[in-house]
Amino acid sequence: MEISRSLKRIIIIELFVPVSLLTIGIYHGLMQTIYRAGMLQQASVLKLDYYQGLTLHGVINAIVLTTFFAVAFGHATITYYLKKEPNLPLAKISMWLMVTGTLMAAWAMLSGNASVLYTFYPPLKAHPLFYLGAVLLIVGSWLPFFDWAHMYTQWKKVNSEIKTPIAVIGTLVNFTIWFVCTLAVAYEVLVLLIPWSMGWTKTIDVTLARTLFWFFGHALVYFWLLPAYIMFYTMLPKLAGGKLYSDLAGRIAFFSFLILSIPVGVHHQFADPGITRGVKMFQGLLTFGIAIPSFMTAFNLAASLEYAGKQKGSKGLFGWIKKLPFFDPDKYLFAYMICGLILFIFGGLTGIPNASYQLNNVIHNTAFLPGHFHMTVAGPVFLAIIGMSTFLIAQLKGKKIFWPKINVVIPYLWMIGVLIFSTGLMWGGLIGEPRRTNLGTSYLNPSSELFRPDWVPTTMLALAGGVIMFVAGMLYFIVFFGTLIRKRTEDVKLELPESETYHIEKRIPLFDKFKPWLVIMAVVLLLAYVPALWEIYKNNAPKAPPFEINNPVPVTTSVIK
Ligand code: HAS
Repeated sequence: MEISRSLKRIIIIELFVPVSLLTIGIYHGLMQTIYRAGMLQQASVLKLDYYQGLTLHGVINAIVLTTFFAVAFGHATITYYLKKEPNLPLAKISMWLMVTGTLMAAWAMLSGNASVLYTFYPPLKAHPLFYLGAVLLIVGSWLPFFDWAHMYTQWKKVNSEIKTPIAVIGTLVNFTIWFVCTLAVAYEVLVLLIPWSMGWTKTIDVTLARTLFWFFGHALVYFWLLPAYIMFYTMLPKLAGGKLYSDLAGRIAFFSFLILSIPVGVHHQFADPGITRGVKMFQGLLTFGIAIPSFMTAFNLAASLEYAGKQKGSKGLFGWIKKLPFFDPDKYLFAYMICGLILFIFGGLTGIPNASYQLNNVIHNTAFLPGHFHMTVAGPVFLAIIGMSTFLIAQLKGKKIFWPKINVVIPYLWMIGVLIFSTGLMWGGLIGEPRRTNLGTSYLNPSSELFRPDWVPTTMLALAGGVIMFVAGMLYFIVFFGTLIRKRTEDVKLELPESETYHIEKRIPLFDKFKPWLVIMAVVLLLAYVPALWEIYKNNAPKAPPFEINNPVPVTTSVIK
């Protein structure tokens, strides 16, 4: 379909800005592996400190890139499936709020005034502009959601008997989760962090702030994941040459995410005092529940791929795998998605032991955790984002892909890098290697009395994986920017690959409307979080003054920068 110049420009800017910043994010990813392997035994490089780099890496890759992409991709899917463009002035305001917020936070991080990591846990204190930047980014991302929800209700009025396209359900589910979970972090930032960072309040309630953060923080990971799931359900079967096995199971999966994505945040706080076993057990059980829609997705997609292979005449139990278009440069999105899915088998499975209250004690705050989450967020999420960003840029600018044969190899290179990198981290984590630590200045420095020779092979493995990921990342930049700046040769358009469904399933109204699911979502949220917040209020610990990351002595308000 054709789209207006304004919408085209908005989507392109929303892809260009985060991908440009990603160059800084990926550089700091490589630096992490170098510091941690003990190849550098110092606290900073090029005047950027270890924790400053880790903050830039986490914030750019996990917050900025994912939020901008979710909005850009949301504009594309809603426009394509509802055959109507969003409100353009609102979309522009949203884009400028997000860009301004990102620049404010980037200044705070680059100037060394916000080395608080992407979780910005107090008592670590950042400059107020870092927090304000985060608020603008979030508010900017809310605006299109309100508009899309309005467009959907208008569309439904005239199409009440037609099934809502699954991409529209997925986008609205995702942004509903996002809107609800960001309310908690907005409270944390506006009521607790900014007044404290400005010096208006002297101390802060750390447990309350962490709980509000994780109310947001775990839902955040599904906000990252669901755009990839939309691609898997609506595009992957088509790209493979088949059909989606069950559309209904896909809808059930999306609505299950709506109910269960938020009320599981306490599984990040199993080690926190102030919250008792009962609440931790309940949210731990709900965490096992949130794995179910992903298990359903695994079977649904595998069946869809098997059908695709069989259509091409495969033989035997697993012969269909050989028939899939793994290295077809014209279907490069398939390669990005299948590599993401292969990584997610391991990323998902390593999430399950994390969710167990007992096993969590073994891996909490160890390198096992970044091992787990690089196979999720740097797996299906990142690969779907970079594959789709190249795809949208090529279509919206009317360009051919630059280096198509390299483009189709990038996801495999990245996947191999992540598998090696995460193996090193998880192995290290299981023998006690801590996360978020500059090991080069201590445990991986042979002249230190803390030296741990048993962590040499694990950190070297992570370094080897990190280098491969870095090379894949550089090739992606060449393909993305090469495509962007080359001469226009094609028509400008927006055409998303659209899968048919294998079964002709009747429309079941329950799985085609939001109200009942929103009610269940609210009930489960109250059951999970009222007791947690009550306990924090009841078991209140002394509040904390502000700290900076490299100093165990609190910052007094008189010297806050
Ligand atoms: Fe997690 C910590 C539990 C999923 C990200 N997680 C994190 C952190 C991040 C993160 C960033 O319970 C660290 C936060 C921090 O900084 O402290 N996680 C889970 C569970 C799941 C899970 C149970 N996580 C994710 C996803 C993420 C993500 C998705 C990002 C996108 N996670 C935890 C827990 C912690 C945690 C604890 C806290 C630990 C602590 O102590 O701090 C589940 O949702 C996973 C379910 C997934 C599956 C996999 C399904 C497989 C599929 C692939 C099929 C493949 C096919 C291909 C079809 C069951 C869908 C076939 C191939 C052919 C070739 C044909």
